[in-house]
Parts: sequence; structure tokens; C-alpha cells
Amino acid sequence: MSSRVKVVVTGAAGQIAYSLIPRLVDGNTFGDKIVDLCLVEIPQVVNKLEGLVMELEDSYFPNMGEVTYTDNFEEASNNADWFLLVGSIPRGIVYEGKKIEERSDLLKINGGIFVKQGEAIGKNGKNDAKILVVGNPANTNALIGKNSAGKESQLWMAMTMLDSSRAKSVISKKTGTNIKDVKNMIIWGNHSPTMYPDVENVLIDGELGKDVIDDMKWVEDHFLPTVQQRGKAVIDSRGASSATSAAKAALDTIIACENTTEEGNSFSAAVASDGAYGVPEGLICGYPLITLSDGSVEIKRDISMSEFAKKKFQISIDELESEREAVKHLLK
Ligand code: NAX
Repeated sequence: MSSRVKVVVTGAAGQIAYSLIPRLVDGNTFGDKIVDLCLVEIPQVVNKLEGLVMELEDSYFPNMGEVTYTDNFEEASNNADWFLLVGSIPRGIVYEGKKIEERSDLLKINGGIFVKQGEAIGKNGKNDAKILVVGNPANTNALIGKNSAGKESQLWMAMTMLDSSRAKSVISKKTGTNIKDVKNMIIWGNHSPTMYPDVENVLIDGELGKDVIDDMKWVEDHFLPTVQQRGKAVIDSRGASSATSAAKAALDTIIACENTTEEGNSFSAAVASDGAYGVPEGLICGYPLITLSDGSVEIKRDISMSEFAKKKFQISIDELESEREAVKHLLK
């Protein structure tokens, strides 16, 4: 295995990136590897990255390799192992004279960005590059990027780890279990309020959630809405979207991909469906994933779902299909 890893981060001057970037080089996320960073921003703010690079240099990170910044994604993508695509245009901002409120506008604008980034990754990224899309709408951005990259050996993921961590936290509080003993927390579907956090298959101190939590009223009235709406609750309180928890979730996704998954556990991310669990092929859908000892990442296929779970999951699959329909002109 290489002792160096090159990581490209977009949206590098944003709030998630400020929490994320230092921890990529702190010796935990990539272990002993030397981490070369290439930070990418749009031309209007790229110069701000000079200050961030100064701070990184001033922070004493023995695992930090070369650090560069640019507004040229194509150049940045050259020979990279990991791409953390955090940058996207958020809802609510004025873009080319128009306030972006609708999900369809968001899909359109960000879609264009992900076509170009996908092409560059397919052409210049390592053959076994891993790509984690954080920028929303994450699943559909990843769909567009993967389609434009056109390289099956690269692994495209959209981040649902934050949803999984949020769900673990709610379960840990409900059951009085340490969060480290809450495992196999699957997020099915889209990273949106339609996601289905699987309370039946989660392992709580080694026991199945459906045996420990025998309280469907709590599941329907508290658990599901709390997890599904947590992003909004943070925005309502902070006046800004989740940043430090999103950064931690991105790091946890990398760690999960870089290390073999322990027996019985899984981690959450959305990847392209090959028809698994009845999801239409190609949709980037939240699944339980496992990393094998050879480093490959696969969908875990032995999860059984109740009729209740299947119904909830279908709502999210339908939403993913309608998002795919909205961007079909961007798909090759
Ligand atoms: P910020 O607005 O603080 O930062 C975004 C940065 O991306 C800006 O500096 C902007 O200039 C840059 N950017 C935009 N287009 C770019 C491009 N084409 N190339 C490079 N950089 C570009 O947002 P932040 O709070 O950091 O959030 C980033 C994204 O994460 C948003 O789309 C947000 O919705 C999404 N989130 C996703 C989460 C998930 O679990 N998947 C949770 C947290 C967050 O809501």
C-alpha cells in the first residue's frame, strides 16, 4: 500500500472544510500515510485559501505532505486518490441574479458543476479513486458526477454518515447505551428528509433494534422525524447548516473505507445501485456498506426489511427517481 495519499477537497473555504481539512492530516484519518492536500475553490474566493494554508503550516501536523490550492479542478484532480466534493451552491443564495429556493434550481446549477468535476475525475483521478460527495443534493450530484466520469473502477459515494451518526445518537440516548455500542445503523435512500434510518436492524449492544426498541409509536413520532429533520433543526438554531458534525461524518466515511469492517457491522453511504434491494439500477442510494480485507467496498446484502421499512424506503427511492428525471439531460 502506498505511504502517500492525495486528497482533493472542494468548497475548501467553506465552513465544513474548516473543520474537515486539518483532521485529514492529523494522523488519525489516514493513519501513518503522508497526506498531500489539494484545496479547490471558485475563483471569487480562492485567494482566501492562502490563509488556511498558513494555518495548516502553523499547526504542526507531522503527517501533512504537500499542500496546494487552486480554482482549477481539472488540474487538482491529477492522480488523486480521494475526492471530497464539499463545494456546491447552497439553497437561499443569489446566483446569477436569481435567489435559489427550489430543489429543481439547486439540481440544475449544481448538476452543471458535477458534470465537469466528474469528467476530470474520470480522466485524471486514480483508477481506484474514491469520491465522497457532501455538497447537496448529494445523491444526485454523485449520480451526475459518476455518470460523467464513466469509470467503473472508481467508487462514487454520497454522504449519509451524518444521518447515521445522528440516528445512533438518538438511539444511544433512548436506550442508555454508549454510542460506540450502537452499530449497523443503516440509512436507506436519499440524503433528504425522505431517508429511512433503519431502527430494526441496528445493533444495540449486540442485540437487534427490533428486539430492544419495542415501541413503534416512539419510532414513528420521535425517532424518524428527529433524524430526518435534524439538519433543519441545526439550521434553525445556528443560522447555518451542520458543519463540525458533517466534517466528522466525512472523516468517519474515509476511515470506514480505509479499514476492514468488523463482522456484523456496516457503515452508511449512498452508492450506485446494481439492483440490490430492488432499487432501480444506477440510482445513488443509501445502503449498508462493508469494506473487505482487500480494500474493496461492497453493499451488504443480507439485511431483511419489514413491510413497514420497505414502504418507507420506497418513498425515498421514488424521490431519487424523480431527481434523476430532473437531471436526465445531464446524464450521458
Ligand atoms: P459553505 O457555503 O460554507 O461552503 C461551500 C463552499 O463551496 C463555498 O466556499 C463555495 O465558494 C464553494 N464552492 C461552490 N461551488 C464550488 C465549486 N464548483 N468548486 C469548488 N468550490 C465551490 O457550505 P458548507 O456549510 O461548507 O456546506 C457545503 C455543502 O455541504 C452544502 O451543499 C451543504 O448543503 C452540504 N451538506 C451536506 C451534508 C451531508 O450530510 N451530505 C450535511 C451538511 C451540509 O448541509
